[in-house]
Amino acid sequence: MNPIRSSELAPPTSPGATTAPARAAAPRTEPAPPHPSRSLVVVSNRLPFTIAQGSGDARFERSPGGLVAALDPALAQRGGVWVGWPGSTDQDHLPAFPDTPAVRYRSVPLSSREVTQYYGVFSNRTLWPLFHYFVGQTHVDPASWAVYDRVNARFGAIAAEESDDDSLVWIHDYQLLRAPLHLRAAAPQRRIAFFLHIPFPAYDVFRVLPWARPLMHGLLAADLVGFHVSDYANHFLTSAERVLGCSVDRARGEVEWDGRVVSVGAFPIGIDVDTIERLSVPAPSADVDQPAMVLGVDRLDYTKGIHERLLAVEHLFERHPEHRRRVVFTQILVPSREHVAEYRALKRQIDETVGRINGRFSDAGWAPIRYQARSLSTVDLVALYRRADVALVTPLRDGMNLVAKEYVAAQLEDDGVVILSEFAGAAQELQEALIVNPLDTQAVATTLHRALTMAPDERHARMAALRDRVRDNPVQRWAGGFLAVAERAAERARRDPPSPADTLLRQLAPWLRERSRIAVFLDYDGTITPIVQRPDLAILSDDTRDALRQAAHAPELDVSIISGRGLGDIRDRVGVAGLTYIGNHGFEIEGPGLSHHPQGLEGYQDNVERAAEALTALEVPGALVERKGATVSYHVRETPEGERRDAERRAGDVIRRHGLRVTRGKMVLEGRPPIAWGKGHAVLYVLSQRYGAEWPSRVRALYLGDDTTDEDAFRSLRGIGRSIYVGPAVAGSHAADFTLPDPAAVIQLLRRLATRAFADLD
Ligand code: GDG
Repeated sequence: MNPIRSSELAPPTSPGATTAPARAAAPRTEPAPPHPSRSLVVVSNRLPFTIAQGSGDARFERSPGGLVAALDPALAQRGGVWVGWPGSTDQDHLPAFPDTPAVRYRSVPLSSREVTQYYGVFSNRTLWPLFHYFVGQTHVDPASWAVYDRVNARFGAIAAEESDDDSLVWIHDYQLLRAPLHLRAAAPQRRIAFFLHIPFPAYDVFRVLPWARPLMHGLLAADLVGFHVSDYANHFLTSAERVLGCSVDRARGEVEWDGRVVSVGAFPIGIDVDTIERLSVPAPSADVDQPAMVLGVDRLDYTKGIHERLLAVEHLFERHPEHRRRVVFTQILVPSREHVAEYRALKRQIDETVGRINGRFSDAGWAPIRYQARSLSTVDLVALYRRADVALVTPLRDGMNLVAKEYVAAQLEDDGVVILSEFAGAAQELQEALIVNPLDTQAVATTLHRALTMAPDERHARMAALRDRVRDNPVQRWAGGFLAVAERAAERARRDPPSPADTLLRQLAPWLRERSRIAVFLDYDGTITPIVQRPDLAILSDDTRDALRQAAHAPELDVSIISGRGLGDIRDRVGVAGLTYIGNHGFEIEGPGLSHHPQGLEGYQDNVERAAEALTALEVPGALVERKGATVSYHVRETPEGERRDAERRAGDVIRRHGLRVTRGKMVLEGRPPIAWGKGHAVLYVLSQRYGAEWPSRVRALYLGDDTTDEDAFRSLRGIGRSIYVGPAVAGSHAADFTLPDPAAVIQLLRRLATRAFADLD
């Protein structure tokens, strides 16, 4: 800590300013870092340096910025690893990383196609615009989503390699929303925290994304999900409730999901106050004849409201000619994402508007707008902060906005005025700034006039209060505070974890209670028995049979077992009376009061038989032909991995050649009669036969399955029933409403349903 002594401070020189004494900064006390022994693994899209191509070999240059300033000491103190992309797709020619004894850097390799799709498209043309409320500018492109998820999986896998269950993994920002889930899948006991640097939008905007559900799955795999301000945290909680149906405790900031408690909170990021104050010590240039300076500093981005800001400046000179020649607006535009078309178009628009306004008002030796499209050294940037009389910070949306805070920190004499957009996260803290709606360019012009003519007393009072706030929350304290809460959240997540079945039951309870009966459809393999090497080894456990008997006797429950196996096989394996059995993917149905075989099946008996013989004749090692009456299955689970693809292709050809339809399950191909009938049809048939066409008003229907063939039923029940995918959340299912991890959780849920455990849940 390096408090500034007043003797080091130069007098203020802003035009018209009365001299306020520079306040010596009181030393700030940092909270003791929690668990300094626990190693830290930071995961971010980019490693904290850029590759500089000088005259000689390439070398790394440290990126400037508050985040690096905060994470470097935390990493150095605890020891750890920073995982990220180094900024080059040429993995073989990277300079040596600037590792130290305590901190290592680990590169995530990306191909140039991946950089384009994951970063250029999905991160910056889908998530970035949508999360900043530019809904119309949001690209929806399934190919880029697939690459985004694949790249996130790579980040997750490398983070898993670099950490252990004693480390804390801190994942950053919108490029990595799926990484927590991939990490959790690889390492279920990891302590994982996530921080989002941009806004989290309102539910109604977030849901626009076709991938809203898998993105929520991604984030909820963390123990702590942090945002800049409470509005974003609340938006996230609402999305957890509305997109996934999670139960949410808003007062505590907790979400139950997948058998874990996820903590959610607001952690407004700060800046590297010490560095800004240190660089602010030199006095700004003291020419009293200089025009007053209004300053804007931004990355070139349509969210930053630069064009609207220029219009506000134009209104100022239009409506207040007295400022002409006396005021200059300086805009620094740091080039950014130049490969994205929207950014190039914005640059053209800004160039034109600056040219037009300067053309309109310039006078001998004076132009109203000075505009530099380049980045500055931090020293030069702070010199500008020192020199500027007004900071004009008017983003249309901004997660936080650090420029506003840096400008405040640089005003060692408590002078200067900040005009700040109400749509920047920073506005929630910097309440003494002049707050504006950046779209109301006339009002921004009026506020600019007010700032330029503000009485010194008001300027000092406002800036002193702002500076106290900014000094109070330096980025190092922010990082320490976040990590401390992350530690507690990871402990919380492990303490009395609710079982996945209980979490799900709580979510379903209000819906279940609205009807007196529940129809439960259970797939067999992988849903009520674990997946095994060969289909004949999938034996039902005594405990599961007992649970099924209990369910069969529960008066409100109506349980069906549904399978791709033949009807006789499935009935023998389960052997519980009073249930409905649906075999051959829905082609055969038998149960109390029900017996159904769809028309036209008999005509295909011969095809199925002959296909089965031809499949056997393929003589693929390890492959197994299962004759199931109306259908035939071809299992390749025991076929050597290298031969599986070829075996599947050949088997598919054989099945098609015999006039049958090919469907795929987990390491199994099915040959079925080409009749439009599947598990989904069978479920709807059972429900409407038993409860009438208006069954949704009489009974609640739940479907649990794990296979691709179950997706058909998930889709059929969408909106009229509820579906549950059984398996690791990372494998996911787009069509199912919920997830349970394994057959044990399914049986637990079944027992809860049989005992009406949902009847009195909140
Ligand atoms: C994201 C969120 C959130 C700018 N020009 C130069 C330069 N900068 C530095 C500033 C400041 C940083 O870049 C910009 O930070 P912002 O907060 O304004 O914006 P984003 O880059 O969009 O950052 C944002 C932030 O993450 C942190 O969570 O606040 O809302 O969008 O530090 O000083 N630095 C140097 N030369 C320049 O020309 N050296």
